[in-house]
Amino acid sequence: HYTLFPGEPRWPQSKRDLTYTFDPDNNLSDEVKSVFARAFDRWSTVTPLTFTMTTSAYSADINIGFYTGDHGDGEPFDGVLGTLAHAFSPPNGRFHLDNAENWVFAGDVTEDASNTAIDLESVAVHEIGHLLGLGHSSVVESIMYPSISSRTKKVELASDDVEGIQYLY
Ligand code: TQI
Ligand code: ZN
Ligand code: ZN
Repeated sequence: HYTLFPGEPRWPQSKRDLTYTFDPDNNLSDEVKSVFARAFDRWSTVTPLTFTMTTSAYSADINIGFYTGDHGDGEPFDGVLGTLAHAFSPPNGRFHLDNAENWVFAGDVTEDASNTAIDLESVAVHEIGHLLGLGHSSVVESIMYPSISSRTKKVELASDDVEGIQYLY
């Protein structure tokens, strides 16, 4: 079953059209940006929420960036594998990814020979669940289940994820 954060934080009724932005220092390709757009779409199709990319870091609700090691928020990244990314409960909007990972955003992650490849879209869908207020789920098929293996792609919301997000919104 899904869980929520203590106090059930969620984006307020007055903020159902959310904006997101990418750290300009990362110089992300349109292909990488489109992976995040697809991940946001999975949640917007089952909620009244919309997600729009903006280039204004000041006004964005959600700030996405790739960083290595200590990046100034007291939660340093740890290199290949281990922690992959972190995102916080509403209305924080901080979504950081470990730049040291072997991120796969095109092609087939299940064919990676190194056994360290992590599917970017799978992690993005999971972290956006946290950004919207979902904690971890005990349902193995759920996007919010707290385990993912390398060379795995899991991007479809399970009914448990949908029930959780529709309880909040
Ligand atoms: N990052 C953890 C996560 O997102 C950070 C975390 C631990 C966390 N406990 C939390 C965030 C409680 C919010 C609330 O779960 S991670 C997975 C999964 C990670 C883990 O890098 O370990 C995914 C990132 F679920 F597969 F284990 C993405 Cl999909
Ligand atoms: Zn961080
Ligand atoms: Zn998680």
